[in-house]
Amino acid sequence: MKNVLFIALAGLFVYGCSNSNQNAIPASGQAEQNQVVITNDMENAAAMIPSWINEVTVVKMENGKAHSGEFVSKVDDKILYTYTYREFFENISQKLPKRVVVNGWVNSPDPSENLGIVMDINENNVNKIWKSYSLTKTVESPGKWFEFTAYFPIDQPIQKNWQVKIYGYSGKKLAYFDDLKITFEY
Ligand SMILES: [Ca+2]
Repeated sequence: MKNVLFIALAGLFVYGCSNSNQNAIPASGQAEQNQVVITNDMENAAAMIPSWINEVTVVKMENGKAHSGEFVSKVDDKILYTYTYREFFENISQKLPKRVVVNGWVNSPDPSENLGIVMDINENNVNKIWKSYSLTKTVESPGKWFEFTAYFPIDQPIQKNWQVKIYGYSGKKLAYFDDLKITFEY
């Protein structure tokens, strides 16, 4: 009787594994297709990369080294918003994203309470969704590069002809951003 039970349990175990594997393969494949990833290392802003604005903020790193190459995006008391990704959803994908993930590197000699990364969604420049992810605690010591990953779930309906903007800001205090990676998840 014990043997029969063991075989029956083993059978269930094998069935359970193969079943979960069958589910896992298409699910992970789909996840990879359901992303649009946009990266910018700030090294080619002078070429006026489509979908990016505020090139004026891109400068050669002044204090120490850039995170990559020579160039970073700088904000201070005169220029409040970094090099900005700006695009209509319909130009990014035919689908509408469920979440936007922004990864990058930040450096500030005097981290502001307002230091952060923003996702701003608008319709004809009328704001619809505005979310901010604070980077104040990310910069653990002044003048060094720190990595961040900000998750922005899109938890209300959006339209294809609405526009998304992604940018960093620092409340008029000096900060540098480099190597942005924006992932639209569908
Ligand atoms: Ca760079």
